Amino acid sequence: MAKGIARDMRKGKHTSSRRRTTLCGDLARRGMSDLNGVIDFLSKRRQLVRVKTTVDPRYELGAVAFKFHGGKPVLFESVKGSPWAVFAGLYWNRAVLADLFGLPETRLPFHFAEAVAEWRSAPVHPVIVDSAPCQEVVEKQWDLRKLPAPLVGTREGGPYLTAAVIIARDPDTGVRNASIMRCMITGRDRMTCLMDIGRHLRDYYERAEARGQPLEITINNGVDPAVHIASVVPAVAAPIELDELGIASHLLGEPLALVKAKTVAVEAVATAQFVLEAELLPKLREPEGPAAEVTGYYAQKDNRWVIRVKGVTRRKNPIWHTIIPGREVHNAVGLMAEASIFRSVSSQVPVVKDVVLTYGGCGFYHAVVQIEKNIEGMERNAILATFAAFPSLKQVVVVDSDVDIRDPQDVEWALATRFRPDRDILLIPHARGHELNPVTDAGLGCKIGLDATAPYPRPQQFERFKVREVDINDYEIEPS
Ligand SMILES: Cc1cc2nc3c(=O)[nH]c(=O)nc-3n(C[C@H](O)[C@H](O)[C@H](O)COP(=O)(O)O)c2cc1C
Ligand SMILES: [Mn+2]
Repeated sequence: MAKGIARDMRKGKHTSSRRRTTLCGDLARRGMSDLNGVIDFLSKRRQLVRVKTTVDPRYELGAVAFKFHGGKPVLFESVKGSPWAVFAGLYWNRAVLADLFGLPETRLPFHFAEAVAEWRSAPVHPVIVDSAPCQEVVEKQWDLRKLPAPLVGTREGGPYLTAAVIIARDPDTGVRNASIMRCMITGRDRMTCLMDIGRHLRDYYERAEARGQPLEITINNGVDPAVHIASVVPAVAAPIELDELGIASHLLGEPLALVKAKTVAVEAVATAQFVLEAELLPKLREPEGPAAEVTGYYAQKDNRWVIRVKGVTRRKNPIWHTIIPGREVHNAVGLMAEASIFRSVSSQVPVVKDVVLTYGGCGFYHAVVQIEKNIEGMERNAILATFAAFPSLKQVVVVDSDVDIRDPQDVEWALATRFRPDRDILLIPHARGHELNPVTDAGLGCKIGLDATAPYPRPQQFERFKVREVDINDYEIEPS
């Protein structure tokens, strides 16, 4: 773990009068309880690209967005066929995201983990408000095909909602669930979507379907980062019996506001830009895909779940939010997983200092683990513990504490100078990985651990040269 983490722990800042509850986040106080606040913040910090030229949401918007991939978020102010702006790239740069949360970058995963931990011990539940910005306009006539949802990949099957948070209620217990599922617009009031095995939403749906009933949902587009993060917390951290929307309260620093939908018995996010009130239809599957996936490939077209939209509400001047497949999704997955992997691995292998999931590994296939070696063999234990903590992983590289695990070239240096292929490879054949990875047989594949640590005790030839610490501000330097 980075040195600053323990020091940065900011606990107990907010207390309620009735009961002591801690809320580690302060997004609301800093004006970011909705997307407008986020965009204003980015603009003030000069962290926003504004595209003024009119772009076509069909293939052009995504192509232009990719020119800024990994950099500043982009606001498309003029979108063909739409009176509304489109916002993309909020999650593709960790430094920007860290600034949003007012934290150092290395602290971000731990902040999210802390919010989850607080919520598990003393949850601050959402509150239901009577009127909400997301219902400023109740649309009488609408057509989903007129929304500025972009087509990004040139072979995609239709315009996709990629940033929408789906809220549903457990058909048996009434507990709320929130998750992001890609939805492809297929008609005026119709979409198809993907629900992977193990998703809570799918569990709810299957129980409703078994009774021949639809599952009512709200599809919330244009939400604040607290709601997004709450909705992608993995099921192990946010079990099915708990309302994970409470996690957003802990990141906001105040209870999340929800509002009752007009046509379905489910709540919507009060500050959302758009709410599609809808139901997942039972016993029906229609074509969905191809879709540009997190893996960098197309997800194949297949018959999948069907959504019928019953009503649309929105803000007066809404902004359409979209997540571009790539680093945005890698970060959404990676940031949530890193802290939980770190917690789990470091409890078993205390020499582990830090963990990252790399962009090249799609945010969930490749991990780099840093250890402070104090005995031979711990590096292999670290590899095993890391695989156990996150089953999607295919590759784990272990390095020493003198290697910067966020710099791929430094990791390669460790592989080049400390790793011996005849001795330092650990192969785990026929193990379960991630079914989306096309190189696996439907998720079954081989995992590889690479030990790029120097021997312990460290022989002199493995001592990395150091230079003295200097402060560059002490020097008069003429820019060239
Ligand atoms: C941009 C983005 C798109 C996603 N799309 C899907 C999807 O299409 N299907 C799916 O099953 N999970 C998808 N996920 C992952 C789920 O949202 C995530 O695993 C969530 O925690 C599931 O919640 P649940 O188990 O409470 O339903 C996506 C995540 C992100 C960040
Ligand atoms: Mn859930």
